[in-house]
Amino acid sequence: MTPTRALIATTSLAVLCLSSTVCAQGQSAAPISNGMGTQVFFSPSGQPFRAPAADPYPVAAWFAQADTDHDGKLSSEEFSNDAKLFFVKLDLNHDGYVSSPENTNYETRIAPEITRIDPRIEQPKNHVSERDPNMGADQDPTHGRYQKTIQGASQYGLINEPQPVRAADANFDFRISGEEWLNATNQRFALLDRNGNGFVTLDELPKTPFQFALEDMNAEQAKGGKEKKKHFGW
Ligand SMILES: [Ca+2]
Ligand SMILES: [Ca+2]
Ligand SMILES: [Ca+2]
Repeated sequence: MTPTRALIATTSLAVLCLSSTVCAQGQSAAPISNGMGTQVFFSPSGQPFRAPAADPYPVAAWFAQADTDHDGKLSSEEFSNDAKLFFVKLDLNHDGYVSSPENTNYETRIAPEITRIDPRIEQPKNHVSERDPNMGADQDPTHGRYQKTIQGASQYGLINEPQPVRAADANFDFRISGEEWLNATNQRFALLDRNGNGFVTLDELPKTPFQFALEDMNAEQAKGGKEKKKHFGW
């Protein structure tokens, strides 16, 4: 284990055990098979998809789920319908809001990977989250919401958004309304529809940091662990 990896592994434990609830539920109530080889993907809404190493990377499983008319393209309607279905899963008491306890349920039971730093993913050398100096404050369409450190859902996602559920809480009242969810969903669609034609296709999607890590691991194995190149989707 390299010093960097050891450090990340230690950090991972620290993050995991920040709260005893997370520790208890992460290890007993919600065991996940996130060992070497299990592939993880988080949809833009934060829904996790997991697959064995031999299967296709599960971005394809999410895409197939959302592409309800099976034409190989996600329309903004299909994209937002998929996000709405996930909102219904998050809203356990069906009151139209994702509350703090429901968000905790998301972090501990639905997507426990979100509280961990995956040691398989190499972090960028510059951990500091800072605004692009070439971009004016009013030009950043994300208003600083997307950080450059790869953590939480960003490790497995198409957008650098570490906690996609909490990030949708635009008015910071600790609950996410349907309207806030729809607004966040529309912003996510706009980010992913890079050619602006109103559809998102599978080949238009960026690779996730986890996908790059898998490729690096495979290349390393092929080369006998020689040199490694890093690339990130943002
Ligand atoms: Ca479609
Ligand atoms: Ca609720
Ligand atoms: Ca809110």
